[in-house]
Amino acid sequence: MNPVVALTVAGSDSGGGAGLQADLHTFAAFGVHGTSAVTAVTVQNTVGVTGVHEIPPPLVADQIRVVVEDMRPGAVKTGMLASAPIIEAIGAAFRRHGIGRGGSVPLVLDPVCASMHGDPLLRADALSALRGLFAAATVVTPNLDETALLVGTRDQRDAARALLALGPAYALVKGGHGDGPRSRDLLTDGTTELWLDAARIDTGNTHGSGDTLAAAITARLAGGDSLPDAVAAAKRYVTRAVATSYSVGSGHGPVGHPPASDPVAPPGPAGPGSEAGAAPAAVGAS
Ligand code: PXL
Repeated sequence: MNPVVALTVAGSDSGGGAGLQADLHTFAAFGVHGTSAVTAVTVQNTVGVTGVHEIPPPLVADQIRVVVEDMRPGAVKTGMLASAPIIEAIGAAFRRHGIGRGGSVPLVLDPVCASMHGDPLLRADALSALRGLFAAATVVTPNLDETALLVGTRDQRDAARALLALGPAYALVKGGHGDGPRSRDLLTDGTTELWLDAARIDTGNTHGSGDTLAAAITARLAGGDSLPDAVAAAKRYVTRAVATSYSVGSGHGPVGHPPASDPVAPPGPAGPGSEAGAAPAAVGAS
């Protein structure tokens, strides 16, 4: 069987709640084979981040290269990117391998700037490099703290407009870091607007929720969903992830990763990616 494959380009959270660990849990919950290109290792538990070690940019690019050449991910996600040189190496790798707009592999760009404790996960001088990567994205998925940093506003409509001017196909401006009884996210391509609405769940254990949402979008895109369908499925999933969050350690606990109620179908004769999946066998047999 050739499973659907997704790639996350992200940082490691040693506490296991966020970062590439949350992404891989999410891919698995959707039945998608998860691969990873590590950008940075954080020294982290549920209380906070006490250290960051950045991976050399050529090594980040090489991880992307070997995965893409061998395993054909159906979609790619980025999370913590740490520094401008790492972002530039990733951008070049994406162009080389047809990832993002202009290529054939959709790209979900979660513009991670800080942890929920406010610990920085992106160097201050890397903001403009991060903005420069937006033009490659199928969708960017900032929270309101990130829109304040990236485009100078916490108004969801204004933020979406400013984000789209940077070139992604869609902006998903999350409302989770706002207040009020509902968590409302705005998805727009500049022409149509879709508000995704869920009850705000009263818990401090939301570590990894943003990563989980973006990873769920990536998993569904890898399975062949349209972007709006992928986002709607991901919003349903992250709502269940927050509802099944739990306490571990003395700080903020992680969201749960229950099996997805709408997992990605593996490519069969008529399934998504079946042609790509069949190609290596056909080559080997001839
Ligand atoms: O949730 C954003 C995030 C992404 N990546 C890493 C993180 C965090 C939050 O703490 O640690 C590695």
